[in-house]
Amino acid sequence: MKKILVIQDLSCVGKCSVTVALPILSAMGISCSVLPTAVLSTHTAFPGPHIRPLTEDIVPIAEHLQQVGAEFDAILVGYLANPEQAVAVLEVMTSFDCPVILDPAMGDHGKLYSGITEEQVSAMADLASLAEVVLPNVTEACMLTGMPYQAQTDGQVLRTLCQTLCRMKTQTVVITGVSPSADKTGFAGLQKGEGMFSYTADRREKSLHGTGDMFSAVFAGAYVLGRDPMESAELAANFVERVIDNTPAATPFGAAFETQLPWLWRQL
Ligand code: PXL
Repeated sequence: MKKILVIQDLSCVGKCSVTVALPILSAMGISCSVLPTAVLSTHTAFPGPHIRPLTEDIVPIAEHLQQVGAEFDAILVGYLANPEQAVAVLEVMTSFDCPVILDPAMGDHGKLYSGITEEQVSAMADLASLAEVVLPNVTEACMLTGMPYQAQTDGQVLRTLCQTLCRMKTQTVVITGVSPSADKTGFAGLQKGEGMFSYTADRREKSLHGTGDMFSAVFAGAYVLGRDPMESAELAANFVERVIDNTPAATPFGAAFETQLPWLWRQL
């Protein structure tokens, strides 16, 4: 059985990060261990969440996991509560000998999430250059590279974003939420030595919270099971489309991803 360590927050209500990665990876037949970066009453799209960052606990937890002989086929890194956590996660990444898949969860629709600072953007950029795979949305890709945000991106802009992010250890970049035109959405990626790949589908009206985390969990699962980046991203995109189509309304309480887990299992 493949094993993934997920390093993300635990938001009690709101369906994102660990609370979607755990069920998704379990449904894919992958053992999912978690290293929570923070505990929040809700994600930060709700007003005034209670937040307990676990910054000082990240390295000691990882050290103990190593002492007991825990090993992983990949580490999936997502939302971090502050820039210091990026330094701690860097230490964890280098102490485990496995590929890192980074979803630099920091913002969307051209804006940073509440509580995320510019300092964190540069700390995430350091992490990104050491990850094997980086999965930003368009907003995050622009922030990590210092390019101006554009809601609609053409092929040349996407190529430049991917090439700029494909540096040091990074082998693959997949940019999500890419809109070539107002009625289409999808992803564009670059695999070092293989060139660009892309996918588009009809844009859905609803914009649901947590779908980026669902994308990164499905991608990570498919990737450790041996699918190539394009296949992994396409499965993740198809899962998210089904989740959106099967969620009656967009609320901060999150998307009805649970109903699509049997479909996901059948694809493997
Ligand atoms: O879905 C990204 C995410 C993850 N975790 C927390 C968040 C967000 C986005 O707002 O607030 C705590």
